[in-house]
Amino acid sequence: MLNVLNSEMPDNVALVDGERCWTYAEVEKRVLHCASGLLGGRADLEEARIAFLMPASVDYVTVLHGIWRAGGIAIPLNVAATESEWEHCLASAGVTQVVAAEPQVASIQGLCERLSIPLGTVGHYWADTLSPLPALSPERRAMIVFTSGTTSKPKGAVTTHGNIAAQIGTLVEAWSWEAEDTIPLFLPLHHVHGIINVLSCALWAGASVHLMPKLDLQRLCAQVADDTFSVFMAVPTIYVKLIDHMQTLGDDDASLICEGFANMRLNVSGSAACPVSVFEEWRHLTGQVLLERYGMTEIGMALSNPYRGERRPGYVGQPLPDVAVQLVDESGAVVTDGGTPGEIRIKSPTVFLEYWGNPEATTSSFVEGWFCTGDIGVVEEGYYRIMGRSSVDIIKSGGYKLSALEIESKLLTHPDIAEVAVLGVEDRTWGEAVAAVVALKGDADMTPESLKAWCDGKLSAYKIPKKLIILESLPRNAMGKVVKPSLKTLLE
Ligand code: MLC
Ligand code: AMP
Repeated sequence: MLNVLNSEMPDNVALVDGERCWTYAEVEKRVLHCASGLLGGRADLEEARIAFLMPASVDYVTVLHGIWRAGGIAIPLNVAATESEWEHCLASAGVTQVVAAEPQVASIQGLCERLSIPLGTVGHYWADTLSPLPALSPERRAMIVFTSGTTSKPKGAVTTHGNIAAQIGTLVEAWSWEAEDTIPLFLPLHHVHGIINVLSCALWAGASVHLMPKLDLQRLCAQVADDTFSVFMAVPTIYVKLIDHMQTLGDDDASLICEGFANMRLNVSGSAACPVSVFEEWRHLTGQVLLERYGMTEIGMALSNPYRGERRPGYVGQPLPDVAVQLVDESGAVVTDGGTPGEIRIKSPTVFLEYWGNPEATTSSFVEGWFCTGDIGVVEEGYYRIMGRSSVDIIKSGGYKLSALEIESKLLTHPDIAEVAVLGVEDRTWGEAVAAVVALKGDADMTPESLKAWCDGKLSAYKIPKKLIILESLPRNAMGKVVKPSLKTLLE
């Protein structure tokens, strides 16, 4: 059975949630009560899908681990999503129970009633008497994380207990996690960066996690200046925001924060390409040489610059322990020489099991047991460099992977939009910003503000186009497909 919670350091602080510290022994006790409550007299949840809607908190950790220990499949929901986005997750995964934090109950209650899914808070799933917990083999399904891709709707990537243990184990080893570590967690907890790299690695190692329901630069920087943390993990956008934030401060305040970062043992960047300029600015400001790594929901982390050794700007390093990597060129041949680009393919115990309820998508994403990432890479002097993606329909904005097709299909329901193409354009803060090129019906009018107002509540805020261009009609090729690359030039 997977037990991600370290059991050797019962008195260490596992979680800091607001003013309250929770030791490993206290968290373990909560998890056991929650697992027993979820079981409700049953011996095993038998992979029932249980979704939960909670910001970073001791309750989030309690429910995640409670579901795991009781033999269910945990489905963390995005606290900032819209009702229709939650509906897709609940319906497509066949969710049988939803657990929500008290403040989130009202926002999802109507949906749960409509779908006839029981909804409760942690208190509802709390047993006073502990039950025996099922023995779980590593092959058992443990979690579904919804991820956008080249299809319109996000797909549920299923990882097993064994996958999760492998994803954690490889990072704990590669980055030398220790029980003495302390890390802030401000990343969203419906993606692997926050769930695996930060929360689970720390809890596995016996380290302390400071839970923050959202990124609050001022509060975070005050704690950094106080030398609270030894490890820091973020997406490139957050490093850009920190650099900008420090420029608004006086020299004394900024240098205390920079010293706080300088005193840490590790600063990691990932989930999107870290521009060389950001790497260099961070080194200049803090003296920290960012460790950039590459991963994906379906595979956990695959490539990483070394913890000890040269960290090369613009590169994502080498395969992590137990991860096999192939580059495959357009003809389908495995690239054997350095310098030739190819699609990155991965074989590893960290690679997910399947897309939930979508065997076609699962089958087509593997070739001879290798998972096809859709990312194009090249090896130069022993270091991998990510060159881009094979699909223009995937956008990475602030570390979130967005499907252009999903945003297009929503925008096409706008009464004034006749044609639409959504694409990512280079942006200093977001890496890529979502842009929409539209052709309007009749003499309709539209501004970025009016489009944003219409999208509110229909799309998560970070999917809403930040740029808008209106054309008479969209350029199409002989097949009738919009020629997106030619639109990019209009937006730059
Ligand atoms: C917020 N906004 C974004 C955005 N995040 N816009 C585009 N892209 C994003 N990612 C917009 C909001 O809609 C809002 O717009 C405004 O910014 C302020 O919102 P906010 O919530 O206050 O922003 P902030 O807290 O600063 O959020 C930025 C962020 C967040 C970088 C902290 O986006 C984030 O946590 N990103 C990380 C995502 C992540 O963890 N990805 C990992 C996936 S796993 P307006 O107009 O309403 O003001 C993976 C595998 C791997 O990729 O390798 O790790
Ligand atoms: P997600 O599906 O949200 O897990 O996002 C995974 C994708 O993020 C990968 O397929 C890459 O395209 C991208 N990604 C993650 N890390 C990096 C990185 N260091 N450099 C470039 N792209 C990255």
